Amino acid sequence: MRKLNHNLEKLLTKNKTLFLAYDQGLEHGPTDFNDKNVDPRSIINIAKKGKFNALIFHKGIAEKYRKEIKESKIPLILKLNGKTNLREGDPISMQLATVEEAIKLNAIAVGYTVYIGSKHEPIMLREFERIQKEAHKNNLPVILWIYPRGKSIKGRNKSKLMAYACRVGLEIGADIVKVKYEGTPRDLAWAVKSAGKTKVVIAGGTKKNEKELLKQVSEIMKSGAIGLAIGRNIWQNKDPVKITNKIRKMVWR
Ligand code: FBP
Repeated sequence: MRKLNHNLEKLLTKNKTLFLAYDQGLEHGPTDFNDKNVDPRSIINIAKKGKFNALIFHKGIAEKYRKEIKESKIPLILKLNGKTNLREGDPISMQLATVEEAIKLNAIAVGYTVYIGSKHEPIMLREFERIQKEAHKNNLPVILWIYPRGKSIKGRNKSKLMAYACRVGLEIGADIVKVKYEGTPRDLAWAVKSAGKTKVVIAGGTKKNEKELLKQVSEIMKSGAIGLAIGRNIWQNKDPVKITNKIRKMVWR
């Protein structure tokens, strides 16, 4: 446990954090990218210049750009499951890489997505259970992307689902949960409280204008969340390092 906590601390700076997410190529296809950010090297560069606490990649990029990641000295979080957005119906995201591979790739933590509410939820919860156990055995922290999705959650209160997602993260042993911000700052503060000792980071979502983004960051940081795991709002910005610096100031104010 001590070693696990030590590794968890390596992901944080003064108990706060900023992760740069770049798993969208699998989740959405290259449609999120332009000529520049389609190249994983440009993302590694942003992570380095923006002093991100960690980079999030799937196995393929982690393997092919291993040298560049190593040179950047930015810690790697390996995303272990994923899916395309091409299939219809309730989502399921299955394991595509192992904890053993994460260790070989020098990852500092692993990530896994569970879609609560999906009819396939039990399969993902079961798979998460195995991965969490194996990761902790190897002192690797586990970050849980936890998104309510599927037919059964249609019409349900999104901020209540956000709090439910945070609580599920605590119950199933995630070290950090990554959720989408829904509702008011008060709703988010309740969600963070519901996560107990499991830390909370917030996803960035689709690109917003700067004013809206910074307002959200300010609310996120007041809620007790430890930071953001953000992608498109950074690397789709025309000046990714400048926007990162503005966000950094709010995270570590
Ligand atoms: P963004 O900051 O770009 O939203 O990234 C956060 C993230 O969780 C990614 O890690 C992931 O690829 C994506 O959002 C999934 O979003 P969705 O399931 O809504 O398509």
